[in-house]
Amino acid sequence: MDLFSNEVDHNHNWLPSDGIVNYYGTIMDLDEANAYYQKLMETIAWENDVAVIFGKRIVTKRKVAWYGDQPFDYTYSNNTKKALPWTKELLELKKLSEKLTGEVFNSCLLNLYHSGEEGMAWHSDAEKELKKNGAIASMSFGAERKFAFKHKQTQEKVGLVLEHGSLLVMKGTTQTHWLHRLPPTKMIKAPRVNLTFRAINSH
Ligand SMILES: O=C(O)CCC(=O)C(=O)O
Ligand SMILES: [Mn+2]
Repeated sequence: MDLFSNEVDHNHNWLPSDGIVNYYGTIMDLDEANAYYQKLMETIAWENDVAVIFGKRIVTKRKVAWYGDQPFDYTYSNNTKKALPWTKELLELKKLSEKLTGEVFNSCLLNLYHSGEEGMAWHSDAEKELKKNGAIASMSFGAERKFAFKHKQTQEKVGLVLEHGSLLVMKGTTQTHWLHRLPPTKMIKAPRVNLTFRAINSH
């Protein structure tokens, strides 16, 4: 028997073509997931995200944080952040994601959604700082939320639910051919924390 017997086949590719998305289901027991959720809420340097869209400065309700091996600069939506040094829990989770996926990560973007009313619009993670076709490992804690992919050419959609204490991996050409989003919903009142471990090019 599998330790957590969550009956998820992590080798299954959720995308029909042009990329690879593997979902590992829950990768820790409930007590451990609860403890990480609490610690991340308390110890991460959460800040409101500032984006410049069509020349307008927009402050999002969602909070973000950026951590890494080195003080990497990361620019997205015309906003640059400098990576903070790993916390104990982030380093543990980075190592766990590397062990399970066989990939290597050097940074992590964190998002805190206070309720279902906060989400993230369609985008792909293909910023110039990111390793081309590098894997991205996404860990979720707190409220269960839907996550969706949309093919850039065919508009084909794929959806799945990201559980508390779960791991999802996007790799291969996923970011080139697919957008993803976290749809907002009025049905969910509880917060959710998401960690995306990434590989930034270090020069
Ligand atoms: O919250 C999520 O599950 C996804 C976050 C995301 O797509 C990102 O940080 O680029
Ligand atoms: Mn993303």
